[in-house]
Amino acid sequence: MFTNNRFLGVTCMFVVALFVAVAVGGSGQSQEVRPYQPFPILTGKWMLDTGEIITISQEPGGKITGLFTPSVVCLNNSTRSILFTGKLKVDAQNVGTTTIEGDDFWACTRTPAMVTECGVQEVFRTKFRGTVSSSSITLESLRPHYDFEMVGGRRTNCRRNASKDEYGAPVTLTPLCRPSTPWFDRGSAPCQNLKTPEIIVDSLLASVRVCGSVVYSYRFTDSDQLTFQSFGTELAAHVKRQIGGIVCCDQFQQPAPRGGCDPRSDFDCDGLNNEVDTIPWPHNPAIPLPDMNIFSIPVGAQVAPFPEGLNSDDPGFLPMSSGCDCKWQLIQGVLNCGTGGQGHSYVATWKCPTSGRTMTTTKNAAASAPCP
Ligand SMILES: [Ca+2]
Repeated sequence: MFTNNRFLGVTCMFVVALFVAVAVGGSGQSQEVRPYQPFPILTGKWMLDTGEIITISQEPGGKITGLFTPSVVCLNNSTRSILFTGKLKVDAQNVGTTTIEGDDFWACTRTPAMVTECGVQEVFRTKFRGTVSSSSITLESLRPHYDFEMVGGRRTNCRRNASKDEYGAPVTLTPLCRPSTPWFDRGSAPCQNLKTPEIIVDSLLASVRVCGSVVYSYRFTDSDQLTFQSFGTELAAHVKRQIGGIVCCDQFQQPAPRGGCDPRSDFDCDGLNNEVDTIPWPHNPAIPLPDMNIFSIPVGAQVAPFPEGLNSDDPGFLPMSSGCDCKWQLIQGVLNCGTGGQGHSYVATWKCPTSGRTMTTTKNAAASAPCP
C-alpha cells in the first residue's frame, strides 16, 4: 500500500441539496424534475480578452460584481477599479441560458479628443447586457453617441444624441482560476473543528452532510428499494475517495470573502452549484453521484492514476490553500515503480494559476506495495 495516508481523489463536489427528484412510471427508472435552474456560480478570478484580471463575487440572490484586480488606467487620468455590477436572470426563452443586464458598467472613453474637446468623462457608467455560464461571460455595453461639428480640426458644439446610442463590440471573460477551498486543508492549518462527512441513507433519501449543511441529496422511489440499499455503500466509498475523511468546519462555516466561494452552495468551488455538480453512478447512470474535487487538473495535463492506498487526507500531498489565491492545479503526476528492492514514489507537480508558482510533493511507498 502507498503509505498509511489516504489520498484524495481528483474529483469534486457538489451538492444536490435542493433539487427535487421524482420517480415516474413503474419501471424503476427515475427522472429528475427540477423546478428551477440554479444560476451558474461565477465567483473567482477571470481574465478579460484584453488581459486584465477581474475578480467576480456573487451574492446568493444572483447579484454579481466584477472588480479589476488590480485597478487599470483608463486613458490618462482615470483608473477603473470596477467593471460591472448587475443581476443574473434565467432566460425564459432559452432553457439553460443565463443572462445579465443592468445600468452599472464602467467603460473607458476610447477617443482622447472626446475628453478634451467634448468634455466627456474618461470613465463613464453605462447600461450593459450579456450572457453568462461557468466557463464564459460575454458582455456588451451601450456606447453613448455625441453629435458635433469639426471646425479647424476640433470637435465643437458637442451634443448627446441618445437616439444613436449603440451597443459596442462585446468583451469576453474566461475563468482564470477557481477560488481556494481551505476547508480541505490538511496538516498545519489550525482547525478546532474537524469533522467527517456524514453519509445519510434513510427513508429512500440519500444525502451527504458536511459541517451541518447538506451538500448532496437524491431521493429514490419505492420501486428502487434494492438499488437504494446498494447505493448507500457506494456513496460512502465514493465520498471517501473524492474528499477523504475530514473537513475543517472552522473554514467551511466562515462567511465567504469577496471573491471567495461559499461551500454550502458550491462545495468544491468549481463554479457548478452543488445541485447540479454530479456524475453518473456507473452501476445505474440515471442516478447521480456528487462530483467533488479538492484540486483541479488542467486540460492536457499528464497525470498518472493515483495508486491504491494513496490517501486523500495525507497532509503532505496537497499544498495548503494559503499558498495560492486560487485552487491549486495538478499539472503533472508521475508514478515511479521501484525495481530491485527499491521503493515506489508518486511525484505530483502543482501550479498556482495566478502567481505561476509551482511546487512538487512526493509520496513514497515500500517496495512490497503493489505498483501500479
Ligand atoms: Ca461545485
